[in-house]
Amino acid sequence: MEFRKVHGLGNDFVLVDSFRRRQELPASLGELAKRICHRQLGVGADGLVILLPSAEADVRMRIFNADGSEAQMCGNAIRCVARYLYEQGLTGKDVVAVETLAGVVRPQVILENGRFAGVRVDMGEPRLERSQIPMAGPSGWVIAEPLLVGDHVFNVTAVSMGNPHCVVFVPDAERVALREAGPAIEHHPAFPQRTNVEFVQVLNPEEMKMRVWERGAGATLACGTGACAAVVAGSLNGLTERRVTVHLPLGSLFIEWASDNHLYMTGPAEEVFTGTYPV
Ligand code: ZDP
Repeated sequence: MEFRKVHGLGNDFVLVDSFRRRQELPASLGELAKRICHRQLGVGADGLVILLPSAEADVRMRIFNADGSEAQMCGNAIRCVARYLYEQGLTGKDVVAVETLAGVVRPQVILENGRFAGVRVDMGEPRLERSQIPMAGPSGWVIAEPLLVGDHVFNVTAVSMGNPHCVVFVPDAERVALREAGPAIEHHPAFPQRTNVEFVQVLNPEEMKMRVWERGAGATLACGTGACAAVVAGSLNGLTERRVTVHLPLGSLFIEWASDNHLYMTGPAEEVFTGTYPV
């Protein structure tokens, strides 16, 4: 099986194109994800992305976390997919329609002087109703709500970008006990499908610093859907504007919650190497 190793700000993926030419894929893509994403025994990645033909869009994208679970949507990977499709001339369009489990998402390649300069993605509308996250409890939105996690109470804001996010505002993102609090919230019974967890330090109304613990992947260097969720939460809590630069360890994403209620995410995408993997 041919693959490409790609990343968005260090959030890295094994990308398998079974769209241009059908590739032999094993029956369980979740099992493949666990093997190929393993940092020591596989290629090593936060997730596996499979491109397939689509009946309703230009291409279909499936994303599996390193633990084998399938996610509905992913921001960093879809930028990598857009760059790949553009550079391979596979769609001849600069705005591509990508079918995902969270609906059709539309990335647009950005060129500067004819050269690839990034990708801007219409990530769709945030879903805020508790049952849409999903999160247990009475109907309504979850904004700065106390959540008891072990013997500590976190004030959480829950946002779905097709996948679940639990946003926690903190005074210093560097000092968060990410590897303790992250999994404790990911697996909290309030989240029946688990959740991604964003720890966010607001620097000013137009800038925030984020650290992320991802459902099914653990601590990652960046999360695109998470950055969108963090900006929605920042605005709903009156802490930020709707156009925010989200700073991550290896760079930043620009997020805009526009008047059409859609989130627009702009950021980089890189390809590192290609290879083959026995299936
Ligand atoms: O929802 C989930 O299970 C996520 N871990 C999926 C991956 C999200 C991603 N990191 C992103 O950038 O949105 C790819």
